[in-house]
Amino acid sequence: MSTDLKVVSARLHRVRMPLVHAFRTSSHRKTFLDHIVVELTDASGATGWGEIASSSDPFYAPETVETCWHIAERYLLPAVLGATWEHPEQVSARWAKVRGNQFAKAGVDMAVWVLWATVRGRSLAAALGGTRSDVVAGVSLGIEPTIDDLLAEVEHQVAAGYPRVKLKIAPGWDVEPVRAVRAAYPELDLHVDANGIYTAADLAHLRQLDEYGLTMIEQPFGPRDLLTHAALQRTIGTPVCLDESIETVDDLETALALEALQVLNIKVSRMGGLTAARAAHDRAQDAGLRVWCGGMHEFGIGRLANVALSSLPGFTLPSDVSASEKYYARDIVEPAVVAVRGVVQVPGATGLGHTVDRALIAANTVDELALGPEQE
Ligand code: OSB
Ligand code: MG
Repeated sequence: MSTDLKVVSARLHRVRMPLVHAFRTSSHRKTFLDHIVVELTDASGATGWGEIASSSDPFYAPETVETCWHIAERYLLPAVLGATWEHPEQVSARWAKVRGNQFAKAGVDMAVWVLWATVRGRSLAAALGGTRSDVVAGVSLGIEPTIDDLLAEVEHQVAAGYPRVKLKIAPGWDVEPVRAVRAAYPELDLHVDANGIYTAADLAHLRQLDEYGLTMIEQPFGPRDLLTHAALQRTIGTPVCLDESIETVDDLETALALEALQVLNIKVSRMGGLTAARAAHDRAQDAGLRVWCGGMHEFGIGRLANVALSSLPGFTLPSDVSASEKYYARDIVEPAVVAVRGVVQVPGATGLGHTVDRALIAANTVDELALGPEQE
């Protein structure tokens, strides 16, 4: 009997979910998200779920929901449908000639991994080689209208038990909020994320952040500006963390060669999937970097993939895998992802480990596409 898998039909659901708290970064503000839920079905009727967690606008990464839909429909799903395979890595290899488009690839790759884990009767974490049964979560806080609003938000999250807080910064909202939060919480594990808004002209300004005992400064400069990240790292004690700059393991090699980082934020979406995210983890671990798992305000499916990835041994810093309730009144997985004193359990059950709420997905779907033999 063959152990091969074959996806026989695929469905894309564009799902719209309101955020419980508006989120603002140096590049955009959002009150709801449209993510694309990917549903793959194999010949035995098993389902693999994935999530394309692209922002709507090309301000974090070049992709949008529309480009992801196009790439998935036109290039990725055709590479998956009807092919036989034994391991998820063989599936992503089939679209290797598609350049970039990491978010689109990540959502389809995730669905393939979840299908594989489900059919093999393993948890996603175990399938990936995870070793932890729980992971530590931090929170990422957006730019607030006032410092008092920010302090109230920090207080709320610290009271909820999160042991690490990341603050979004931008010109005009950097040293002052950091000073205020540090004064109120002298011992808090605190870091900042600029989403690439600064330039080399801001080097002296950013060095002022060195006195606040931050765990890291995440992506101060543009994604391609590795040289300025290296220049900052040479002149401050605070570790520099890269996010947007690292879309492939090759990018990581270059950044390592330039000594442009001491910490790596690994996002499943930005790396183009779980296979690539795991490869980045392995390389970062070899290089002695500290690693954590970043997030894109994922719905439950992408969130559980982040939790599974965070169970790998190299993820030693708190990850942006906060509980569902921080983002959504009701999540598309059942039960929702919960954090108890900032700790999230890694599901041990098969596949994603939580049930996907098809009714909630259907109720929030604004566009849908089915692909498979019956549509051809
Ligand atoms: O830079 O990490 C980022 C959200 C959207 C786009 C980029 C980023 C973020 C976050 C939120 O920081 C992380 C999360 O809580 O999912
Ligand atoms: Mg970031």
